[in-house]
Amino acid sequence: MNKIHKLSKLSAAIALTATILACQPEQKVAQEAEKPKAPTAEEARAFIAKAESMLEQDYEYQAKTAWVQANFVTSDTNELAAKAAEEATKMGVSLAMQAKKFNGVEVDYDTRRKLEILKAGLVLPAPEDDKLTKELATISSNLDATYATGCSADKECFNLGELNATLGDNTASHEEKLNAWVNWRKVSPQMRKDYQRMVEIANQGSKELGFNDTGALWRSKYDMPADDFAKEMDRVWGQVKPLYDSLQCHVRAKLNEKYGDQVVASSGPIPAHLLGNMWAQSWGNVFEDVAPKSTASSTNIGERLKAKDYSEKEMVRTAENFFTSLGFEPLPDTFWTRSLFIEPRDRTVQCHASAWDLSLDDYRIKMCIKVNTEDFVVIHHELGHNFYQRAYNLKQPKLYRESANDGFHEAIGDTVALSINDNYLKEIGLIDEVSDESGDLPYLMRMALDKVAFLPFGLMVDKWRWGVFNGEIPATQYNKAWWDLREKYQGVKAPVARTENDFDPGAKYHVPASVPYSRYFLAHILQFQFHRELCKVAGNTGPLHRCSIYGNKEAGAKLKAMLEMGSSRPWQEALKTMTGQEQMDASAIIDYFAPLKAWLDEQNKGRQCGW
Ligand code: X8Z
Ligand code: ZN
Repeated sequence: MNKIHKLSKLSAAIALTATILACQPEQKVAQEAEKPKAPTAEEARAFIAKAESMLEQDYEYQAKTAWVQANFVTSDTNELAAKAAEEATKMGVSLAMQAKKFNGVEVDYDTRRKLEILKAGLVLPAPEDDKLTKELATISSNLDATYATGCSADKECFNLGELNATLGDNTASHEEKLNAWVNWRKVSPQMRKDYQRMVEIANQGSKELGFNDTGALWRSKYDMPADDFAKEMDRVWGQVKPLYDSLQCHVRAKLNEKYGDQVVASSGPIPAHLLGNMWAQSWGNVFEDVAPKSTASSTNIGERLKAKDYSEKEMVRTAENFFTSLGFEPLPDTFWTRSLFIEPRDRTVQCHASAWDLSLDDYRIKMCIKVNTEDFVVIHHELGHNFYQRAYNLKQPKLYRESANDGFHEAIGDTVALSINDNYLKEIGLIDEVSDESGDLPYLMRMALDKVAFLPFGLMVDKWRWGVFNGEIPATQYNKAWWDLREKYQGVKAPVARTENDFDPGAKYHVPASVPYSRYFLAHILQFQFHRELCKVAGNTGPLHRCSIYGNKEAGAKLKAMLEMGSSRPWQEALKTMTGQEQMDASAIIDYFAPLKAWLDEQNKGRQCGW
């Protein structure tokens, strides 16, 4: 249900609920749908039509309230956003309950699909109880604001961008990094009680809708039984784990060389503050420490952007230009006048990057852009959301204005960004020479530090939340369970002792914001499948990492056809339209990194891998 992408918690509520409480006609729907006697297929169709029109009407109000809150985080906007979210949740729950009444009624394909979408549309459903709905909305809004504001309970405030920059600076000492790492985790302990309460209320709401718990609700959105989805994630993880293990082993050895045994042991998990990122989720910033020594150096895009004096806005223009080169229409003028590209100095904004769809042809991003490689890629990621939104908005009815599954939404911009290699950079004049084959390994290493390093993180965040929601992880073990999963999947450990007075999951945006995270794991697999296919369409015959689809209209048309489907068909079908395959398939990412894997295994000879 994401209209406002990244906002998913709200967006789901918004997309579903958009109007209901704000106007009278919706009550009519309720009455119609609540007819006591066996409902008919015709009533189901009428209910869907009415629901779609109501959702459409209220959407803009919900979206704009959320936009204002994210762009001006104050107690006032927070209160207003909570109120709007409360209304949205009420409407979403009401629609889901009404949809449930048509269980077992034989209806046409679209009506059935839309009923199912309505039933599972919310991310955090409240019970049908006004007080609890309000409490849930208030908690959610406060958790969001606490993260955005970045202040501890005793009012010590931090700038996440600056702290993260210290972690990414490979000239900073490990003590400085540790300090930045610990400081950011002073913000989240105050979230713990609220988080626990939020879980209780959302679980009660999920049960009323017929799900065992909120995690089961989240897993139910993938056109397959919820349990099968969890197994599917594990299956794919099994495919890529050997690649990850090789990377972890090599990076650990290199960090051990740099910092010494006292700081990074040559066995066991890696301390989480030394991987170049606040959450050790992508490791691109340790490239210089771990890169293959090669005669050719690989392009540092951030440095090239700085050398060419790119502004933040020009970075966005460049990304837009990639999409238009594929045949997409340029973004509307309002995108340029209403988006936020630069962190304001005089107010608090939610800096976590996001892409928004506010009303007809009003698309925006909100991002505190820095002129560096990472943000150049993130801009493509965000525009991928916007172009997806526009593609399905123009073709699909309200309830299908979503991606095939949420992993697809996260994968589109990243797919395009996989074409950002020397061939492309030369074409747009950012570099003068394409490096020869000796530049391949360093390039693949850069990519692996982002894409492969991310995989176990993308998997464990929701393993933690699923456990929290189903009670396997009690509140007394929130933090321990988090670090157990970090260690098990990532081979990463906390650099200093942690206790249950900490709440380290809350230091990651998507946890207080309740944005499901499995989507990013899916996206990191799917984007390589998409890239492989689009490169084939573009006539590429060389290695996948040298392929750029820039300017290729055939590839663009193939991509667009899938985006236009929205969520009208099961994701497996959308995937088939695009790639000919119905299953997620890690062979694309494995093939892509095959030369690097061979090199890593060579390096790792004689090292004891694993942790
Ligand atoms: O949250 C995001 C995007 C917005 S949907 C910037 N990402 C995840 C993260 O930052 O943790 C993109 C990759 C993973
Ligand atoms: Zn995204």
